Amino acid sequence: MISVFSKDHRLHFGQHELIDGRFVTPFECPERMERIMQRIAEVKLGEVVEPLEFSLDPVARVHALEFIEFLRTAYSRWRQRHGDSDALPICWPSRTFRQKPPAEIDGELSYYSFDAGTPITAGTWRAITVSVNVALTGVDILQGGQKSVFSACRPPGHHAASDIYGGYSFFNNAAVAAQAMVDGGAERVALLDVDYHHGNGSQSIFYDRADVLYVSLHGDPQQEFPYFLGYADETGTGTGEGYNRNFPMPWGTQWEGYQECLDRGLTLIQNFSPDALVVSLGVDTYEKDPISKFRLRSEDFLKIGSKIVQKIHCPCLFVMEGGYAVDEIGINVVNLLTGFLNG
Ligand code: Q9C
Ligand code: ZN
Repeated sequence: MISVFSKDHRLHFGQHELIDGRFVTPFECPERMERIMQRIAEVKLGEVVEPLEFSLDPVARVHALEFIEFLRTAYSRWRQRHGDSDALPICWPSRTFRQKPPAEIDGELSYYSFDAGTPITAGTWRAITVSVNVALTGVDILQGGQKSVFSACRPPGHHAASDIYGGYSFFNNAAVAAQAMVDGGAERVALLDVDYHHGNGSQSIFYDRADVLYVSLHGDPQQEFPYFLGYADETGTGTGEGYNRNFPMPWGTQWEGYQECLDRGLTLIQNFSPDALVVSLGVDTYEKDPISKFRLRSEDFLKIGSKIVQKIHCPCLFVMEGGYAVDEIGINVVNLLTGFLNG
């Protein structure tokens, strides 16, 4: 399997995130990607290629122009006000507030974000544009006839909506890739999200559409981040009704419970008969993940990969999302990809 990777992901490295009442070094750190690429080299998974440079047009198919412009300029505007600390919001337009973008950078961070865990740093803009290029290059390679590609995206993307960032996500790499597939002629694209967290951004981007089916397996929003989306009764709207399917599972879920939902999700995708599949590949479902509460073991990721390939036969783009158990992240990601390759 070809992998797409750029070392420019390192340019995004926050100093702090706010979690559990503490300011800590971000779990979403550059070392995650280094470990994944080390493992890919170790097992000789396949060729590793650099991303191509794309314009922002494919990003603008998914994200609002004012949001793109906000992200492009946010850090320098923050720096003028506060010096070279990470840009982090501290207040949000909750119920009873107006949803009107303020003029100053502090208020704008609040308007466009939904958590205090997603710092914007000096290198964030470069890293997020490269990350989306890594995904788009994967689409390009699939269009060239490959059966599967791994896009080593960092930062991740599935929490980012059209004009909202958060959950370590800025641009929604998987959604931009899925849209590029549609724009490239695919009639139906399925997006399977196996990250531990619900992909609220991906869901909302495609919620009213029947050409992109979103299927997500994740921690129950009654217990787990992002708390306010990801319930089973969110099934799409308008012409998109029936094309969004959520499988929330409780804390402590192990392979036995997980695989039942995976089988049901894959059957839905099979019945949709997609021209292409995008997998939002998070391995934060792992038992030792420091911020998550499922109990999958490393060998279970092999089984996820093989279940996907046994049921779905179209070209498949794997887009990296979460996974924070740094010591095992490479093993777990490559296990999933290997399971797919070996059937
Ligand atoms: N106590 C991804 O995996 N913090 N994002 C949760 C819960 C944010 C995860 C705190 C987790 C974001 C791509
Ligand atoms: Zn996650």
